[in-house]
Amino acid sequence: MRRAYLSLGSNIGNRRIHLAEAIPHVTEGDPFRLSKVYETEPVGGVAQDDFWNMIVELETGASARDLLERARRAEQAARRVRGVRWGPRTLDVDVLLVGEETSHDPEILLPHPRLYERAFVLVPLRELAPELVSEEQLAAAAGSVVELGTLESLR
Ligand code: PH2
Ligand code: MG
Ligand code: MG
Repeated sequence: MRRAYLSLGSNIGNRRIHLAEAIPHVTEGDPFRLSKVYETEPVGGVAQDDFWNMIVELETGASARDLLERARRAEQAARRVRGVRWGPRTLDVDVLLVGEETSHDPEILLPHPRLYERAFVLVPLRELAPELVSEEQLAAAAGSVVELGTLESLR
C-alpha cells in the first residue's frame, strides 16, 4: 500500500457537485482523506472563471496507471469536453504523487511536473501532508487561493 495524491478542479457549471461526484470514482473503496475546498484564480491558459480545487489522499494498492484510469473515468462521468489546453473544464483530475514513484511515461509523469508551481495544488496538499511542502515552495507558487471549507459544509 502506498499513499497517493490526486488533485481535483472544476470551473464550469456546479463546481461543488462536480467535485463531490468525482470522489467515488477516484477512491474506489480505498481509504481516503479530503482537503478543504479552495476557490482559486485560474493559472495559465485563457481568461476563465475561478476554479474550485481540492486534493484527495489515498491509501492504495493501485498502480499509477490504475489511478490515471480512475481520473479519466471521473472526468468522463462529468462529461468533460477537451478544449484548449489549461482552459475551462467541468472536472480535471490529475495524479500528483504515487508514493515515492517517479515516472517518465509522458502519459503520467510523476511527480506531476507542475506540482510545485501552483498554489492551488500546494495549499491543499500542505493541509493534508505538511511534510511534503515547504514554506519556501509555498511562497514561490503562483495564484491566489481562498479557503471555502470542507466539501460537506458547502451547499
Ligand atoms: N488547472 C489547470 C490550469 N489552471 N488554475 C486553477 N486555479 N485551478 C486549476 O485546477 C487549473 C488552473 C490545468 O489543469
Ligand atoms: Mg490539471
Ligand atoms: Mg488534467
